[in-house]
Amino acid sequence: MKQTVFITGATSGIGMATAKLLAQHQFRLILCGRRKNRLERLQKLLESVTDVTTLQFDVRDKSSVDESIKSLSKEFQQIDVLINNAGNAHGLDSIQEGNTEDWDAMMDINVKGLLYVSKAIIPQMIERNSGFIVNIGSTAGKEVYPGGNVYCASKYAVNAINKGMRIDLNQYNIRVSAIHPGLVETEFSDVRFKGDTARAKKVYQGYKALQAEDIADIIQFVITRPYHVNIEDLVVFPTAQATATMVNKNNA
Ligand code: NDP
Ligand code: 8X3
Repeated sequence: MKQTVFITGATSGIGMATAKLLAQHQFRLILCGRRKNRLERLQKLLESVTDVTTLQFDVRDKSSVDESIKSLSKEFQQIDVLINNAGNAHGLDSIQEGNTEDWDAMMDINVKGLLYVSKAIIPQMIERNSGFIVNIGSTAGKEVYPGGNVYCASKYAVNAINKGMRIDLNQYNIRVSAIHPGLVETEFSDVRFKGDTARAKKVYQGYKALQAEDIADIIQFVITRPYHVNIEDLVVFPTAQATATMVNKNNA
């Protein structure tokens, strides 16, 4: 039987590339995000290849998360794989100059949103004694960099939640795994720099950054291992990157 995968943040970047790749591999898809037009476009593109449904909600809104998941039609109710991908950085300010709205957004989306979605889906996995949760963390959850402060804190939290989930869900035979990418060329920096596209572009100039498809490929590999195999923590940099702040731009 085809497995059903629930992807948050499917309207862009890593989530969208993952949806496209998993469709080719015959997974059934539940695609989530706030931008309805993008969800509709993606559904239209993929529904000739596999079964697709969409849910439009903001991960920060607990009741909307719950109601959306409850509203799934019968054929999409069993969720075999949850990919907690929705998230972003907001700003790159020093702690002393940080904007509290940015801090709220990062903690509410990257941490609390991930928890709300997981809480709504974990009970059915426990009931079936089976399931897979893939949390998209970041190398920012492994190493703090200048101006990264609260974004890094949110991804350190994802790292801790990932470990906590694995411990608590171990007795229920549920796989829990985290993938931590370094620099990936998506809409991430457009969001971080609030539409300053020139500044966003610069982040990925002078070297070959990871592409969303590279992470999709890894996600597909991770979720297609035999059930007794759990890749629990995977860190991936572009070759040009050695640390959060060391990127070789002399080889391009
Ligand atoms: P994008 O900005 O391209 O995609 C972010 C996705 O998250 C969008 O689909 C967006 O959808 C969704 N999202 C954001 N806020 C919310 C919200 N409040 N409610 C629901 N969905 C939301 O970035 P990436 O693809 O790069 O990011 C995906 C994940 O990967 C994030 O968790 C990010 O932290 C992580 N990551 C990214 C790296 C990078 O360098 N790009 C590196 C390491 C990790 P919509 O706006 O439609 O709601
Ligand atoms: C995104 C990677 O280095 O911009 O999580 O924080 S970084």
